[in-house]
Amino acid sequence: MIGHGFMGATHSQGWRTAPHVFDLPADIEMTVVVGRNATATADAAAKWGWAESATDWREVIARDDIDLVDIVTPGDSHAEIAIAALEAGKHVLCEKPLANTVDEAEAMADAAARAAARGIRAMVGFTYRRVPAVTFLRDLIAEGVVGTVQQVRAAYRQDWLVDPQMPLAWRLQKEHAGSGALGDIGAHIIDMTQFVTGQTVDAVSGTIDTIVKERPLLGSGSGLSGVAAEGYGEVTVDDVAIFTGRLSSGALVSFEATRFATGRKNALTLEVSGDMGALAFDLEDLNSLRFYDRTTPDDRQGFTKILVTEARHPYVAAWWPPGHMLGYEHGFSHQVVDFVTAVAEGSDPHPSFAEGLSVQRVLDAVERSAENESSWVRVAVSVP
Ligand code: SOE
Repeated sequence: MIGHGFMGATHSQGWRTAPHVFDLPADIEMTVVVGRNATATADAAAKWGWAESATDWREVIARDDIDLVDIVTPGDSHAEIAIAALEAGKHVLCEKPLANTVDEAEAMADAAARAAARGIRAMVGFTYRRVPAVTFLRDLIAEGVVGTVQQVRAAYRQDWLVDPQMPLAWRLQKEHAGSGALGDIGAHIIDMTQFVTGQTVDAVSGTIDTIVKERPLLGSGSGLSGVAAEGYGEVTVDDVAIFTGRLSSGALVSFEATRFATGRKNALTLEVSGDMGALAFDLEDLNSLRFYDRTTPDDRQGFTKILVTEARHPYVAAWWPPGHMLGYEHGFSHQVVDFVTAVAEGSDPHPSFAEGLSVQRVLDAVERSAENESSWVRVAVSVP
């Protein structure tokens, strides 16, 4: 695993736990974690269960005892590491968003296509697809329970930047993060919308805004738990992105990605409205879905809550007896299960790098629309 920040912790949990809960078709050995700071990386290895730590990712991907590379670094190094690892014949799991730019994402998707011809697999970590309720929502839509999808509402709202003293972490710097709320959390709702509807976002019109333009420099810590130092620096990414998308079917989607929704901590909500019914998901209540069935008599209609905690629901049977809840971290185990299964079976994992590229193109189109007074921008060749 390359990187050991917040996502390093979540991915490690997935690698450590999945083999103890699921019957995997391969053995997992958590061989080595890589980071720039030797002491911090050694601490991460000890805490999360990696056998070794190292500081040079190039040396590590050249090793014969490494089969798979998990990339959890900031977006500015995804392309270089992923392409090198694929060329070295390693399977690659890369954290979202796939890259910081469309050019990088294209190069990564090309490298993944070349590697696939040699039996090497690549997948992007859009982990929320693997929340059982989200996978089940996708299955219900595919089954036709909402009929024809006519409209989607997708929002991902956090509030960790409302405090103007929150320091200038890498997530607020374009050269490291690519974009702000748009790429960090907007990418999740673009992917989720494409995943559950089976359609692509083909055009967008949007606006982005940076509310706090300067922040204290980062002293210690990182990301969401940074501590400020002396001095200020410029925020070079968006804080809020609000955009409309047109799906391949012609249906409209309203998207909202923000780190300024005061009081909203991790509020990813998705509502899919069809001519026969509607389905709604809320990450802050992630063991359930809301289902509205238009075919029931009108004196009995209303959203009902479906608890997605039964053995028949995706991923659930391996965990606890029916009725017992799962949390944020379980998606990272499900991601390991799906990726390792695809690698062992020789099948194509999803979301593929091509799907990651399609999200990247939507992100880029939103920025171009925002630069051009929210004019509609077509998304170049999307790959489902
Ligand atoms: C920060 O906004 C963040 O950690 C995202 O980067 C993750 O993808 C999401 O799971 C939670 O929020």
